Amino acid sequence: MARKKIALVGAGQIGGTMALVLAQKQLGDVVLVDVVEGVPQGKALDIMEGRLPLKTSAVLSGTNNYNDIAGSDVVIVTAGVPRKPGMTRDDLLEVNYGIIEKVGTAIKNTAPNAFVIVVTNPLDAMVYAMQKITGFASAKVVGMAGVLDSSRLACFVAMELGVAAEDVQAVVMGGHGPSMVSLYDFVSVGGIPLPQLMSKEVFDKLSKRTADAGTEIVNLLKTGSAFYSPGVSAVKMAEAYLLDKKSVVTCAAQLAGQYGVKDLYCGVPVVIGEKGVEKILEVKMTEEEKAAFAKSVTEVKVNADWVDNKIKG
Ligand code: TXD
Repeated sequence: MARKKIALVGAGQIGGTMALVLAQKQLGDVVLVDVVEGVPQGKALDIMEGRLPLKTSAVLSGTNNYNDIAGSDVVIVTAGVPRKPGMTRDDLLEVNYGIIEKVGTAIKNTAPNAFVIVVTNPLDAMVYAMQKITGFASAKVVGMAGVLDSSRLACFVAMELGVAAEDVQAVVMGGHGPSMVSLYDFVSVGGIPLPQLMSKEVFDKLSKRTADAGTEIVNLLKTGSAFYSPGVSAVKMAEAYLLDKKSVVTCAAQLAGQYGVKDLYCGVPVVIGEKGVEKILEVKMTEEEKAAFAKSVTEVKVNADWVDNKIKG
């Protein structure tokens, strides 16, 4: 069986984290691509030299040439600029759109069969732009945010209850911004619905912390944004595709009428397998959650309209 090829466009903090985790999991050979000379090459060589203790035979390489992503099975895009303290994700729109335009064109020309996972912020607008620029089927172009936001909520619930984070399931929907929606009834703790274990008041505090979790890390790091948890979250999505796992995850997917939304990318629960997004799951929300989701969609639309105008020129 031929080895799978995974291209990581952007060899910064998240790119480097993903390269290490992908090598460890032996999901395929990894190509790191970046505009900065030496960094993708250096990170690839550094991980290559650790393969003995890592017990992996994955092959990693680094390049400054987009042509080297040719024929990739999966392309994960983190290329762009991260936030600094005081910045919102939307402050990155203009500069990161220019980068996605270049990267998207390269993917279209060299890796037409790839499953493309966009991580660059502002996430919902960047994945929307990526789909328009590549023209790929929407099932093959997704954005990573919901896996991370849900994992953050699960972490805070686990810390509050003093239980294992791996036993907590959570769903956070909507746009990847302050308006994201954490669903109380959907959290399960080892199969037990959260409302049986935690009051709505306490949950609302954790939900607020989840919506602000990216900013909390930005303020601590001061020089960039979160990268370990975003890295492992994107790898989870790649793994679901490469191993045809039919994983149920929340991610930014293009809606075709589900939740009353058309064309836009927004965080919803989906099934990911060998065909990419194989199903979008439509879940029942409370009236309050529906209203919050609708508000989040309105915010996502503002940036999507900006992208549309940019594409029209
Ligand atoms: O949940 C989520 N989706 C996110 C998204 C969670 C955390 C961070 N998120 C966003 O990911 C963040 O706001 C940024 O837009 C991206 C990447 O974050 P990272 O922390 O990895 O940023 P770095 O370390 O600055 O890395 C970005 C790299 C850097 O090495 C640049 O030189 C490179 O991108 N870059 C490019 N690579 C290839 N091609 C082009 N054109 C290019 N431009 C910059």
